[in-house]
Amino acid sequence: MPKVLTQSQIQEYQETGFLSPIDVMSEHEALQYKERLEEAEANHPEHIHAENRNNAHLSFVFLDELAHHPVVLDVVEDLLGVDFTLWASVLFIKEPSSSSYVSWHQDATYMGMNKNTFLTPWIALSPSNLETGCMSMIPGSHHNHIVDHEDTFAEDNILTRGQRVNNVDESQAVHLILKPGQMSVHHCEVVHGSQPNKSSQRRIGFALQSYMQHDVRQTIGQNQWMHCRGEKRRDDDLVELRRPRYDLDPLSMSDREAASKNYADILYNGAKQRRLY
Ligand SMILES: O=C(O)CCC(=O)C(=O)O
Repeated sequence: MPKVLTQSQIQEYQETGFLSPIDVMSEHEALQYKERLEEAEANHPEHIHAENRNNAHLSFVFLDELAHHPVVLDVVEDLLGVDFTLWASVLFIKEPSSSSYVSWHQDATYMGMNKNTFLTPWIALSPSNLETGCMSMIPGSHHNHIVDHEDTFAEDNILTRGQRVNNVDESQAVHLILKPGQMSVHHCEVVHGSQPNKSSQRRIGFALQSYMQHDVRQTIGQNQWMHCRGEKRRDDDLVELRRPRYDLDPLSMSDREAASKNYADILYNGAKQRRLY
């Protein structure tokens, strides 16, 4: 019996590779999270900025709260089952009137996992729409598994390698319009991307990338996870990521440093260049 999703939503996710919008919290609460983010950016810029955007949930309690938000975890449980962990997180922020974009890609391409069954909730802390540069998805594209990607390293492309799937039929794209406090969920093999932010406000998305079942394992890099729900993983080589007890907790910060290095080593494995994020 699913906890929060209906059977037809679960079927929709299986067929299209995404689900959106899902209400996580009120707009007012999302605004409070946005304020906490902007306070963290102002007070601790070295720990949270465009080039240090990965795994900030290991440094800041408000992001850890989002990663363990009961609605987020209930949705994940309905789609993955009771036992799962979180691999990493990314803050995807597009500044007002900026040229940053995300090319068509599939998340699993460079994540070095043995199995592509995982998914990413993306929580909007500001409006995400056609003007601010919301994510767009190609429905059903996850059924094709991983297709060829070209690494472009294009300057305004905020993906690590600027990786791009060519020849996407953009007329099929579904735009995921989210109010602050709503989220989408996407499958790791669905083709998706996003356009620049043409508005006068920031577009802030917090991607929990990704929640995974226990049989998903790293094939390159270290086997590092944060426990979220159900039975704990018991892999012999597991490095468990600890939750911050307070902002900038030295224990979880040291885990963040190791996890972010591991994450970059995996994502840039075999790449011709390496960027700072
Ligand atoms: O935030 C965006 O525009 C893209 C994010 C993305 O590609 C992802 O979460 O997988």
